[in-house]
Amino acid sequence: MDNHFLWGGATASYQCEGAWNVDEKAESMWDHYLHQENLENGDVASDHYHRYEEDIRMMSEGGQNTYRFSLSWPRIIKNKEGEINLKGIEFYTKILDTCKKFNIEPFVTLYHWDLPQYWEEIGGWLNHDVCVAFAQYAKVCFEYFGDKISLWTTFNEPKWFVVNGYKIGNYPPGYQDTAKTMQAAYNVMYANSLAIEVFREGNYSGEIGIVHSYTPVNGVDDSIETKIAMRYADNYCNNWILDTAALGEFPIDLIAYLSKSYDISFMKPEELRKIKQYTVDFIGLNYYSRTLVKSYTEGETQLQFNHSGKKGESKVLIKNWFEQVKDPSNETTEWDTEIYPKGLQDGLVEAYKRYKLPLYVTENGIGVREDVSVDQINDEYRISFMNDHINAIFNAIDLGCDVRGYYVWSPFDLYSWKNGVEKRYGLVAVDFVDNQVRKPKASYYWFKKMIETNGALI
Ligand code: BGP
Repeated sequence: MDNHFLWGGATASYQCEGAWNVDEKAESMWDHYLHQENLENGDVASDHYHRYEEDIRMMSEGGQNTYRFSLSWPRIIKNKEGEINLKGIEFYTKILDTCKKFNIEPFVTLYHWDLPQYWEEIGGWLNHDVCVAFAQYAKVCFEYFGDKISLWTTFNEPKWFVVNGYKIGNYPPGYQDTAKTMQAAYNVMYANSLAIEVFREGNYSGEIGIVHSYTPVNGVDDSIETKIAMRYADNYCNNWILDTAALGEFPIDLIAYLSKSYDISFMKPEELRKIKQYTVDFIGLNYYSRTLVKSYTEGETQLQFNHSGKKGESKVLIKNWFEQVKDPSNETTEWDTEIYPKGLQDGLVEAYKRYKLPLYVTENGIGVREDVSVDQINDEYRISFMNDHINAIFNAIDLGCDVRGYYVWSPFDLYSWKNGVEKRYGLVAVDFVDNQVRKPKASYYWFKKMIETNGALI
């Protein structure tokens, strides 16, 4: 492990900042949706807006040398006319200066799902104009923060927010519509290329990538039918983002298939040329688990998501494509996430072979219910989870992969989308009842030791 390896944690603006209507921040799509549905929200969350200094200091004291966080578009841009909120600029400048003070390398995401509501009101990701607006917002960020940031990413997990927002309907804007899903997916990937164009043409220093919710695909057997199902699953889960961002092309077989049933004339040749031209410098992979599939036999499409934390509620079946199955020999979390570290090793090897770009593991962690009232939270399950996944990264590096960093999700407890604050991922506990007080868990100290010993602890 070389000395430049980045060890740290990742957060997202909506999930940690709170201060949802403070200092002229505009409303985000998530503010609006959760208020309207009367669901647990991130109005206060971890109150990182006021406690960022303490959080970043704790990262540094915990041996971490990097922090991945996102900028909130509605905190920075006040309206669709593009008016800049200087108080938002000031807030992120303070975060970046604090990172510098504590020798923490910032790794910055431009979009982690909190679309300004003023854009959602005029169609959000279905409105093609949002692509240019995203690139203009990106330019504002490059201009104001460019000298303080050398690792940028455009989007966090296009697959996740597009599929959940437009096909499953459990995230805002809550559609269940395949045609809209394709349109939003295309606009996001086009916006990605426009932001990269601005970055390249502006000669900003540093590198720019994208972050993907990576679920490497395995099959239940070696049959031809399973192999076909695996290809469908890989296109659905991974390729439409990674091939497009890294190679500049949507998977041909996926487009050919969809074009038989849907109008895809929104994919304009001149825009596809731009997508081909402006590809990423590196890839961030968020790894929580893999996708194990068998071939499709029967039934309508079912995409059920577990937000209750009661095992057995999730289901993924796509008609004519594939069905996701569970491997009973592996443990799952209460939210049905299979614990499968080997998938990270295999996935890194596969991604490096296919894209030949530097890789970062930009999220990895375990979400559980925890009693944080005790003096010392002994989260040995988290230590074991991180140990096994970091070991998988070491194995991938030994096999020749260029992996440059590891970010645990999350450095401190956050609000979890639609699951609320009871699903905890943090190395540091946040007391959501008592004033957002911080308390390091055993995993915080373990991570520190692991970094200090350069992985010898694994
Ligand atoms: C990723 C997101 C994060 C985070 C994490 C855990 O998909 O990028 O924002 O939330 O998953 O997911 P959850 O909070 O749903 O358990």
